[in-house]
Amino acid sequence: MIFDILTIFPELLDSPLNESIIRRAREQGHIRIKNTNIRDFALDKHATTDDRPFGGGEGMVMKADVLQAAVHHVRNENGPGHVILLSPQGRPYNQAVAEELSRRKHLILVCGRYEGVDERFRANCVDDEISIGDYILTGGELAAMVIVDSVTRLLPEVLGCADSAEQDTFSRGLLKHPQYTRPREYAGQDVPDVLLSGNHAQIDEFRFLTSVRQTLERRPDLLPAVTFTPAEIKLLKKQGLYTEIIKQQAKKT
Ligand code: 9D3
Repeated sequence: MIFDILTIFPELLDSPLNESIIRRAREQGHIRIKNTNIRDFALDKHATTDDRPFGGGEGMVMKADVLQAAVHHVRNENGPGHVILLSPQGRPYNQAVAEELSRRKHLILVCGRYEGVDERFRANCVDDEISIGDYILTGGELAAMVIVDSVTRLLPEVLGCADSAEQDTFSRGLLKHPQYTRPREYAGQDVPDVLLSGNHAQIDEFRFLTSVRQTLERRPDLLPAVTFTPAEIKLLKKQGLYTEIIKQQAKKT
Protein backbone atom coordinates (compact mmCIF):
# COMPACT_ATOMS: atom_id res chain seq x y z
CA MET A 1 0.00 0.00 0.00
CA ILE A 2 1.24 3.47 -0.90
CA PHE A 3 0.09 6.49 1.12
CA ASP A 4 0.82 9.87 -0.44
CA ILE A 5 0.07 12.69 2.00
CA LEU A 6 -0.25 16.22 0.65
CA THR A 7 0.06 18.94 3.28
CA ILE A 8 1.53 22.38 3.92
CA PHE A 9 2.92 21.03 7.23
CA PRO A 10 4.83 17.83 6.31
CA GLU A 11 6.83 17.96 9.58
CA LEU A 12 3.62 17.50 11.53
CA LEU A 13 3.32 13.97 10.18
CA ASP A 14 6.77 12.60 10.90
CA SER A 15 6.68 11.32 14.46
CA PRO A 16 3.40 9.37 14.57
CA LEU A 17 4.41 7.52 11.41
CA ASN A 18 7.77 6.50 12.79
CA GLU A 19 6.81 4.43 15.81
CA SER A 20 5.42 1.04 16.68
CA ILE A 21 3.34 -0.92 14.18
CA ILE A 22 3.46 1.75 11.47
CA ARG A 23 7.23 1.95 11.68
CA ARG A 24 7.55 -1.82 11.43
CA ALA A 25 5.15 -1.95 8.48
CA ARG A 26 7.29 0.67 6.72
CA GLU A 27 10.55 -1.11 7.52
CA GLN A 28 9.17 -4.43 6.28
CA GLY A 29 8.00 -2.77 3.06
CA HIS A 30 4.27 -3.46 3.54
CA ILE A 31 3.50 0.25 3.26
CA ARG A 32 5.23 3.27 1.77
CA ILE A 33 4.36 6.73 3.10
CA LYS A 34 5.39 9.82 1.18
CA ASN A 35 4.78 13.32 2.47
CA THR A 36 4.58 16.03 -0.17
CA ASN A 37 4.64 19.72 0.64
CA ILE A 38 1.83 21.43 -1.26
CA ARG A 39 3.80 24.67 -1.06
CA ASP A 40 6.39 23.22 -3.47
CA PHE A 41 3.71 23.46 -6.19
CA ALA A 42 2.84 27.10 -5.64
CA LEU A 43 3.10 29.07 -8.84
CA ASP A 44 4.28 32.50 -7.63
CA LYS A 45 7.45 33.72 -5.96
CA HIS A 46 5.75 34.03 -2.55
CA ALA A 47 4.74 30.34 -2.70
CA THR A 48 1.08 31.18 -2.12
CA THR A 49 -1.17 28.18 -1.38
CA ASP A 50 -4.32 30.06 -0.31
CA ASP A 51 -6.21 33.21 -1.20
CA ARG A 52 -9.23 35.29 -0.18
CA PRO A 53 -12.69 33.91 -0.98
CA PHE A 54 -14.62 35.43 -3.89
CA GLY A 55 -17.77 36.95 -2.48
CA GLY A 56 -15.93 37.99 0.64
CA GLY A 57 -15.97 36.58 4.13
CA GLU A 58 -13.61 35.40 6.81
CA GLY A 59 -10.65 33.14 6.26
CA MET A 60 -8.70 31.87 3.30
CA VAL A 61 -9.34 29.21 0.66
CA MET A 62 -6.74 26.77 -0.66
CA LYS A 63 -6.02 27.37 -4.35
CA ALA A 64 -7.31 24.78 -6.84
CA ASP A 65 -4.41 25.23 -9.27
CA VAL A 66 -1.77 24.58 -6.60
CA LEU A 67 -3.58 21.56 -5.13
CA GLN A 68 -4.09 20.10 -8.60
CA ALA A 69 -0.40 20.49 -9.46
CA ALA A 70 0.52 18.64 -6.25
CA VAL A 71 -1.90 15.79 -7.03
CA HIS A 72 -0.61 15.52 -10.62
CA HIS A 73 2.94 15.34 -9.31
CA VAL A 74 2.29 12.41 -6.96
CA ARG A 75 0.29 10.63 -9.66
CA ASN A 76 3.24 10.93 -12.03
CA GLU A 77 5.53 9.50 -9.35
CA ASN A 78 3.39 6.71 -7.88
CA GLY A 79 0.46 6.05 -10.22
CA PRO A 80 -3.22 7.05 -10.34
CA GLY A 81 -4.28 6.44 -6.70
CA HIS A 82 -7.56 7.17 -4.91
CA VAL A 83 -7.69 10.87 -4.00
CA ILE A 84 -9.23 11.54 -0.58
CA LEU A 85 -9.86 15.06 0.68
CA LEU A 86 -9.92 15.28 4.48
CA SER A 87 -12.58 17.81 5.40
CA PRO A 88 -15.36 18.44 7.90
CA GLN A 89 -17.84 18.03 4.98
CA GLY A 90 -16.68 14.48 4.26
CA ARG A 91 -18.48 11.19 4.86
CA PRO A 92 -18.06 9.95 8.44
CA TYR A 93 -15.08 7.66 8.95
CA ASN A 94 -15.54 4.30 10.68
CA GLN A 95 -14.18 0.76 10.65
CA ALA A 96 -16.19 -0.19 7.54
CA VAL A 97 -14.63 2.71 5.61
CA ALA A 98 -11.18 1.68 6.91
CA GLU A 99 -11.76 -1.84 5.56
CA GLU A 100 -12.91 -0.47 2.22
CA LEU A 101 -9.79 1.72 1.93
CA SER A 102 -7.50 -1.15 2.99
CA ARG A 103 -8.42 -2.98 -0.24
CA ARG A 104 -6.88 -0.21 -2.37
CA LYS A 105 -3.28 -0.08 -3.54
CA HIS A 106 -2.60 3.66 -3.40
CA LEU A 107 -4.26 6.41 -1.34
CA ILE A 108 -3.59 10.10 -1.96
CA LEU A 109 -4.60 11.99 1.20
CA VAL A 110 -5.06 15.74 0.74
CA CYS A 111 -4.97 17.71 4.01
CA GLY A 112 -6.91 20.93 3.99
CA ARG A 113 -6.04 23.96 6.11
CA TYR A 114 -7.70 27.35 6.47
CA GLU A 115 -11.43 27.49 5.81
CA GLY A 116 -11.41 24.93 3.00
CA VAL A 117 -10.46 24.26 -0.63
CA ASP A 118 -11.63 25.83 -3.89
CA GLU A 119 -14.72 23.87 -5.03
CA ARG A 120 -13.20 23.30 -8.49
CA PHE A 121 -10.37 21.24 -6.97
CA ARG A 122 -12.96 19.05 -5.27
CA ALA A 123 -14.92 18.69 -8.52
CA ASN A 124 -11.94 17.90 -10.75
CA CYS A 125 -9.50 15.94 -8.61
CA VAL A 126 -11.21 14.44 -5.57
CA ASP A 127 -12.59 10.87 -5.56
CA ASP A 128 -13.66 10.71 -1.93
CA GLU A 129 -14.11 13.11 0.99
CA ILE A 130 -13.80 11.99 4.60
CA SER A 131 -14.36 13.52 8.06
CA ILE A 132 -13.09 11.68 11.14
CA GLY A 133 -15.83 12.99 13.44
CA ASP A 134 -17.96 15.84 14.61
CA TYR A 135 -15.37 18.08 16.24
CA ILE A 136 -13.24 20.84 14.81
CA LEU A 137 -9.57 20.27 14.00
CA THR A 138 -7.15 22.92 12.77
CA GLY A 139 -6.49 20.95 9.59
CA GLY A 140 -6.66 17.56 7.90
CA GLU A 141 -3.23 16.29 9.00
CA LEU A 142 -4.34 14.44 12.13
CA ALA A 143 -7.25 12.98 10.16
CA ALA A 144 -4.78 11.66 7.57
CA MET A 145 -2.78 10.05 10.40
CA VAL A 146 -5.93 8.37 11.69
CA ILE A 147 -6.54 6.89 8.26
CA VAL A 148 -2.95 5.70 7.76
CA ASP A 149 -2.94 4.10 11.21
CA SER A 150 -6.33 2.38 11.00
CA VAL A 151 -5.85 1.16 7.40
CA THR A 152 -2.28 -0.09 7.94
CA ARG A 153 -3.21 -2.36 10.83
CA LEU A 154 -5.87 -4.00 8.64
CA LEU A 155 -3.40 -5.08 5.96
CA PRO A 156 -3.10 -8.88 6.17
CA GLU A 157 0.71 -8.74 6.11
CA VAL A 158 0.92 -6.24 8.96
CA LEU A 159 -0.88 -7.84 11.90
CA GLY A 160 -0.18 -11.39 12.97
CA CYS A 161 -3.14 -13.70 13.56
CA ALA A 162 -2.83 -13.23 17.36
CA ASP A 163 -4.41 -9.78 17.19
CA SER A 164 -6.51 -10.59 14.15
CA ALA A 165 -9.41 -8.44 13.05
CA GLU A 166 -11.58 -11.33 14.24
CA GLN A 167 -10.95 -10.44 17.87
CA ASP A 168 -11.42 -6.70 17.51
CA THR A 169 -14.06 -4.73 19.32
CA PHE A 170 -15.65 -3.50 16.14
CA SER A 171 -15.66 -6.73 14.14
CA ARG A 172 -18.10 -8.34 16.58
CA GLY A 173 -19.74 -4.96 17.14
CA LEU A 174 -19.56 -5.26 20.94
CA LEU A 175 -17.27 -3.37 23.28
CA LYS A 176 -14.41 -5.35 24.76
CA HIS A 177 -14.94 -7.01 28.12
CA PRO A 178 -12.97 -5.73 31.15
CA GLN A 179 -9.47 -7.16 31.49
CA TYR A 180 -7.20 -7.92 34.44
CA THR A 181 -3.55 -8.78 35.00
CA ARG A 182 -1.31 -9.21 38.05
CA PRO A 183 -1.46 -8.52 40.91
CA ARG A 184 -4.49 -10.60 41.83
CA GLU A 185 -5.47 -8.10 44.47
CA TYR A 186 -5.09 -4.38 43.84
CA ALA A 187 -6.49 -1.48 45.90
CA GLY A 188 -8.53 -3.98 47.87
CA GLN A 189 -10.17 -5.29 44.69
CA ASP A 190 -9.85 -8.90 43.56
CA VAL A 191 -9.80 -10.26 40.04
CA PRO A 192 -13.15 -12.03 39.38
CA ASP A 193 -12.87 -15.67 40.51
CA VAL A 194 -14.08 -17.09 37.21
CA LEU A 195 -10.98 -15.73 35.41
CA LEU A 196 -8.76 -17.73 37.76
CA SER A 197 -10.84 -20.91 37.46
CA GLY A 198 -9.27 -22.30 34.30
CA ASN A 199 -12.78 -23.18 33.05
CA HIS A 200 -12.68 -21.75 29.53
CA ALA A 201 -16.36 -22.23 28.75
CA GLN A 202 -17.22 -20.22 31.86
CA ILE A 203 -14.56 -17.62 31.08
CA ASP A 204 -15.92 -17.14 27.55
CA GLU A 205 -19.43 -16.80 28.93
CA PHE A 206 -18.31 -14.24 31.53
CA ARG A 207 -16.49 -12.21 28.88
CA PHE A 208 -19.40 -12.33 26.48
CA LEU A 209 -21.85 -11.17 29.14
CA THR A 210 -19.61 -8.36 30.42
CA SER A 211 -19.10 -7.24 26.80
CA VAL A 212 -22.84 -7.10 26.28
CA ARG A 213 -23.47 -5.25 29.57
CA GLN A 214 -20.72 -2.75 28.80
CA THR A 215 -22.16 -2.15 25.33
CA LEU A 216 -25.70 -1.72 26.67
CA GLU A 217 -24.45 0.77 29.22
CA ARG A 218 -22.00 2.83 27.15
CA ARG A 219 -22.75 2.32 23.46
CA PRO A 220 -26.30 1.06 22.95
CA ASP A 221 -26.13 2.67 19.48
CA LEU A 222 -23.81 -0.21 18.42
CA LEU A 223 -26.32 -2.96 19.19
CA PRO A 224 -28.52 -2.76 16.06
CA ALA A 225 -25.56 -4.00 13.99
CA VAL A 226 -24.81 -6.99 16.25
CA THR A 227 -26.11 -10.49 15.54
CA PHE A 228 -26.30 -13.13 18.25
CA THR A 229 -26.25 -16.92 17.83
CA PRO A 230 -29.20 -18.95 19.15
CA ALA A 231 -27.01 -20.15 22.05
CA GLU A 232 -26.10 -16.55 22.90
CA ILE A 233 -29.75 -15.50 22.80
CA LYS A 234 -30.63 -18.30 25.19
CA LEU A 235 -27.90 -17.13 27.57
CA LEU A 236 -28.93 -13.48 27.28
CA LYS A 237 -32.53 -14.43 28.08
CA LYS A 238 -31.39 -16.41 31.13
CA GLN A 239 -29.48 -13.32 32.32
CA GLY A 240 -32.46 -11.03 31.74
CA LEU A 241 -30.53 -8.99 29.15
CA TYR A 242 -32.41 -9.95 26.02
CA THR A 243 -35.43 -7.66 26.27
CA GLU A 244 -33.14 -4.66 26.79
CA ILE A 245 -31.13 -5.64 23.69
CA ILE A 246 -34.23 -6.07 21.55
CA LYS A 247 -35.39 -2.65 22.66
CA GLN A 248 -32.08 -1.10 21.54
CA GLN A 249 -32.01 -3.06 18.28
CA ALA A 250 -35.51 -1.87 17.44
CA LYS A 251 -34.21 1.70 17.39
CA LYS A 252 -32.36 0.90 14.13
CA THR A 253 -34.80 1.45 11.20
C1 9D3 B 1 -16.47 28.34 9.36
C2 9D3 B 1 -16.33 26.95 9.80
N1 9D3 B 1 -14.93 26.53 9.76
C3 9D3 B 1 -14.34 26.57 11.08
C4 9D3 B 1 -15.24 26.30 12.23
C5 9D3 B 1 -14.94 25.24 9.09
C6 9D3 B 1 -13.69 24.46 9.21
C7 9D3 B 1 -12.75 24.48 8.22
C8 9D3 B 1 -11.61 23.70 8.32
C9 9D3 B 1 -13.50 23.63 10.32
C10 9D3 B 1 -12.35 22.85 10.40
C11 9D3 B 1 -11.41 22.90 9.42
C12 9D3 B 1 -10.20 22.05 9.51
N2 9D3 B 1 -10.56 20.63 9.64
C13 9D3 B 1 -10.26 19.72 8.75
O1 9D3 B 1 -9.61 20.03 7.77
C14 9D3 B 1 -10.72 18.35 8.93
C15 9D3 B 1 -11.55 17.75 9.93
C16 9D3 B 1 -12.20 18.30 11.09
O2 9D3 B 1 -12.09 19.48 11.45
N3 9D3 B 1 -12.95 17.44 11.84
C17 9D3 B 1 -13.10 16.12 11.55
N4 9D3 B 1 -12.53 15.58 10.48
C18 9D3 B 1 -11.77 16.40 9.69
S1 9D3 B 1 -10.98 15.90 8.32
C19 9D3 B 1 -10.36 17.40 8.00
